[in-house]
Amino acid sequence: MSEPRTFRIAAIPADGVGTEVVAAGRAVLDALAAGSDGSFAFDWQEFDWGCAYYARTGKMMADDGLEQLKEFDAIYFGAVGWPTVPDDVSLWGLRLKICQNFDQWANVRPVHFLPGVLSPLRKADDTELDWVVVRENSEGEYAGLGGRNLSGRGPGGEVAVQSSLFTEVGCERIIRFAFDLARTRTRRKVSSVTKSNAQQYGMVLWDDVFKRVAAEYPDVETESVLVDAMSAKFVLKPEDLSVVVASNLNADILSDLGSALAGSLGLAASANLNPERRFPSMFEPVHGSAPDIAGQGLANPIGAVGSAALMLEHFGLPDQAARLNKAIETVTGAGTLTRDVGGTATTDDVTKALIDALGD
Ligand code: GGG
Repeated sequence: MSEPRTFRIAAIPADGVGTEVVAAGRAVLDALAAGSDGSFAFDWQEFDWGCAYYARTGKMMADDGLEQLKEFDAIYFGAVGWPTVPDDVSLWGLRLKICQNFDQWANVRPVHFLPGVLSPLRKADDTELDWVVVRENSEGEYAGLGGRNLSGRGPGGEVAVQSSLFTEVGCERIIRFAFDLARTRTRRKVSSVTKSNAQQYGMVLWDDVFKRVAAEYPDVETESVLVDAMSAKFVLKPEDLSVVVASNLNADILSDLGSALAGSLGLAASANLNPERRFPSMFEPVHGSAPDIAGQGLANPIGAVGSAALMLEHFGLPDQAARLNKAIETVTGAGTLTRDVGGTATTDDVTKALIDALGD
């Protein structure tokens, strides 16, 4: 028998429910590998970075953390943020630090209905929801440009500036990524989202690049929609969307809206990709650390397990990814649901049900 293909994965559960859902995802992935007749295996290393690490060291991750992570095939992340650490410090010290240093410029966030999950949009049986939100993940509003105390006037007179960065290269690569993705889908459509009537520099550049790239994909339907109008469209015409591409902040907001419309933020999976594969990509549920329910066994592990399926696709194991996604559908369809989606199952109940469903 040939040697199993072993994927080295860095697990960073980080904060709050992140620890619970990463443990769940690891258990499901290990069960999948155990049933693979030895054709692949996972070699995990867990890192204790996050807000508790910050309390001990004054840092969100080790000084040489990026060097350590470079050695892995992928990063499996939980959630960042805890009330003891300012949110901007925890986010920039860990999640954004990894995304930006590893040039994970494409954040892919699928949104779709799951059997057995009630959605505010499921008014009619024929309402469909099957989108991928493609988020520019390296610049835009999250470029980290700006400053405080610019007036020099001190408290009461303070002035802060927060700038957005839009580069032609950055816009083009994410827009092209969205078009290439659309070509793999039944509905070949890309909706580009900006607020270019009010943000007249960077977002007009984005719109210009979108028009130029769109001309190279005549087989793909396109539209350019302002973000306020797109928020309404998400609710009113969900069946008219397929791939939605937007800047860092706009797509962050829209993908939360999308997953809530699909039933819960707890269901939403995501991949932070470095498409050139020069650095490891990072897979994580869209949700945050949810301090209000952390440690109570209430977290929904589906978003983390769906993210594991995206990781398997990235590893070139589409059949295994499909097995995970089918297990998710079996479990939600059977009504094994956590509280956020109207059920009473615990994180462990759903995890065990997912492992059982892998055998189906
Ligand atoms: N698992 C995702 C997570 O931890 N999100 C926390 C957060 O605040 N993220 C902001 C962002 O997605 O940029």
